[in-house]
Order: sequence, then C-alpha cells, then structure tokens
Amino acid sequence: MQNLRQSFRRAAIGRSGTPSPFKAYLFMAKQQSNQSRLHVPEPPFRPGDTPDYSHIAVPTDHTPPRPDPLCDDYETAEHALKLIRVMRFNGETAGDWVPGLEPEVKRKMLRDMMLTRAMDDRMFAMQRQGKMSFYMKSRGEEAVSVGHAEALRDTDMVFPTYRQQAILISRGASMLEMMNQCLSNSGDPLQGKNIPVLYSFRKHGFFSISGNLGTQLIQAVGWAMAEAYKNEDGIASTFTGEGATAEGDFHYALNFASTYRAPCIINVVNNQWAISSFQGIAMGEGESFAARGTGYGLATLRVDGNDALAVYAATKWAAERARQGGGATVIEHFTYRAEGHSTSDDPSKYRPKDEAEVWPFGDPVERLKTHLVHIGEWDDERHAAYEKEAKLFVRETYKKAEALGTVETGPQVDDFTMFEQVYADPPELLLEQREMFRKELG
Ligand SMILES: Cc1ncc(C[n+]2csc(CCOP(=O)(O)OP(=O)(O)O)c2C)c(N)n1
Repeated sequence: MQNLRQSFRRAAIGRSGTPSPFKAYLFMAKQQSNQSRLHVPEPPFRPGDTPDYSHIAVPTDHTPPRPDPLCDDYETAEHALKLIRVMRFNGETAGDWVPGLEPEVKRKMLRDMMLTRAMDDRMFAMQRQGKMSFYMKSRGEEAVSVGHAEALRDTDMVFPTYRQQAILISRGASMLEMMNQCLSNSGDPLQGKNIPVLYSFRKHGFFSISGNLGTQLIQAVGWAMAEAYKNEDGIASTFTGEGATAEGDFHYALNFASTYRAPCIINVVNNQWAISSFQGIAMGEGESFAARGTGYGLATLRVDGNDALAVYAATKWAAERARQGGGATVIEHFTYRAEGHSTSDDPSKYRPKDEAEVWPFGDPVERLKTHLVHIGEWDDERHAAYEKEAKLFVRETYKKAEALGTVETGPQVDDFTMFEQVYADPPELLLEQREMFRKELG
C-alpha cells in the first residue's frame, strides 16, 4: 500500500506541485483496471510511513509578478496556480511582492506570532489539567493571521474561523478577556454562550465565530455588500479551512461576491488537514483551492502561508482592489497544521508524527526571525528575551483569569444570562421560557 501510494503521488503531480486529478485518475485506472474505477483520495502518508514532501515544488524564482490591483480577474488566473513568496529561507527577500515595511512593523508581527504561540501552549496545558473543556491551537499558521491583520485597517470586519486567534492578538484585544471566554468564567464577555475559542469581539471588528463551518463566508459577503450599498469604504475579510470549502456556503459566497463585486477577501487556509481527512477529500487533488475563484470570475492569489511578509503583501493587494471597487479576491494560504485539530483530536492516529518537521515551507516564526536577523533588526538574545517575556505575560494573565473561575471550580455566570445578549428584542417564546425557568428555580 505504501508503494502504491508513493507511486500514485509521483504520477499525479500537477503544474502547481499539487496532485492533478486527471493524472491521478489515469494512474488509478491503469493500476486497478479490474477493480472499481471510483477514486477515493488517500493521503500520501499514514502513521508509520516516512513523510517526504519532495513532490511539492518550492518556487525559488519569486514569481508571479504583482499586477495592478485593479487588473481584470483573468490576469490573476495564473496566480492561483503559483505561490507568492517574499522571504527566502536564508532571510533575504526577493521579487515584486516585497512590501516596504518598517522594521518595527515586522518586529511587531514576530512578537504577535510568538505571543499567540505562548498563549496557545499555556491554554492547551490548562485544558489537559481540566481547567476548561476544549481548546484549539494555531501552531504553524500564525503568519496567516498576523500578516493578514497587519495589512487590513482595524475597522475592516473579519469573519474568522476558530484558528485566527492571532488576529485578535494583532489588533490588541485583551488576553484576559480571551482567557475568560475559554474558561467560561464569571468574567466571560459572552457569558458562557459559546464554546472555548469561539470568540466574539465587536470592538475589534471580529465577528462571532460559529461552530457550524462555513456560515461566516456568506455573512461576510452580505456585510461587504451592505458596506458598498452605504458607500462606506470598509471591507470584509473571511476565512475558511480548505476542508470547509466542500460546503455549499463557500460556493454561495463566491457566487454573490462575484455578482455584486462585494468588497471582501475570501481566505482559504489550506493547512493540509481537516480533522482526520486530508485536503484531497475536499478536492485538493485539483490544481489549487485558489483556482476555485477563477470559475466565479474572481481575482485569485495563492500565497506561501508560512511567509508573513508574503501574506501581508497579498492581503494589501486584495484590500486595495476591494476598496477601489475591483471586488473580491480569493486567497489560498498554503500552510501546514503543525498540531492536532483541537484538544479532542489525536493526529498520531492518521498521519506520521514528524510530518510538521519535514514540511518544506518551514516554521512561520523561524522564517520571520531569520529575516529580521538577516537585516540586522533582531538577534538571538532579543528573541530569547521576548520568548520569556511572552510566557511570563501569559502566565500572569492566566492567573488573573483563573481567579475569576474555571469550569472545574466555578464560579460561572448566572444561569439567567442565557436569556440575555442574543436578541435586541427577545421573542415572546423566549420570555415565556425565562418565566418558566424562574418559577422552577423558585
Ligand atoms: C457544518 C459542519 N460540518 C462539520 C463540522 C465538524 N468539524 C468541525 S472542524 C472540522 C474540520 C474543518 O477542517 P478545515 O475546514 O480544513 O479547517 P481546519 O480545522 O483545518 O482549520 C469539522 C469536520 C462542523 N463543525 N460543522
């Protein structure tokens, strides 16, 4: 099976370094001429296999060129099949997309990624100690959120998934409030109405995260359409994992975004895995996820998601296009989910343990650090010092949150708060239920 998978992989390399379904079909047809021709995508590696990503081409020529942000959508069709990169692995930058950023902005991006990672590590450990019911880390994908947030205005509205906590960090949200939400304690701004990590921060333009995958995509397009209708210049930016692009909502969103030229950015974070199903199950054996936008007449970019500067540059381009009336852009962020899907997941059951280490695009924190060191704006001592500072800040903030209660110890919010904060005008039925509840409790 291992050999069959590896030869399948070699036979099925598409133009963009991702497998091509047509070649895959021919390969399977040849191998299994006497069997069913139904093709069920299989990941290249399973537990026990030695992962080898040499089939993924790492572009070194630092193309494609940066077109005018108001170009025709078809001029970006090729961009959906390539990979925008800015930083080389040795820290140099190259190509048309190098953003002219001040070193302090780059240092902020690095610090935001490190702080997010420190918070994720602490919260994961606290979940394991029973202090909260659930947690989701974003390790390996921090550059997607941080690079993106830095390129937007703070007033632009984000419709995220559960893996963009670094956007809140970048926008200066209170870590204490974030932790209170995860602990569902007496300081939880959502009063226990959402599961941990499904934040909602109106003051930071961060729309309530829904546990139902895909809903945020159409909401974002609707918000953007309303913004354009009112002649405001805000844009919406929404995120989905590559797995959830298989949902109808993704396609409705692209359809409406294209028809009404909605000022928005539709980000697909291709981290290779949904929970235990790999990206091929969401049609990832096609040329690219970004290319879905081509069929809908949208601009499309595909970017190295572990390169914070490339994410920044691609977002700036798409934001400029949206703000100037050019409509929506689909951006695929090509990255890797370095840890489990959530605290409820055990990835060693379905993929090799060391896959993250051999991921050919490296680690996003290390990549930006290498660049800053290369240009003389950072060094190992400062890195170690900030790592320590971030851990200390997270630990101190967690202590403050814990003092307001945990799932394990309480106190939790008053039960009656479940009837509040959802409706501006609560429907009659809800008011009746509240009365019944009050009587029952005496
Ligand atoms: C409509 C819906 N279907 C299924 C689920 C269960 N579920 C939660 S997360 C997840 C995987 C999503 O993978 P992907 O979209 O690739 O995002 P990632 O977690 O990798 O960031 C699934 C299947 C859900 N929450 N909602």
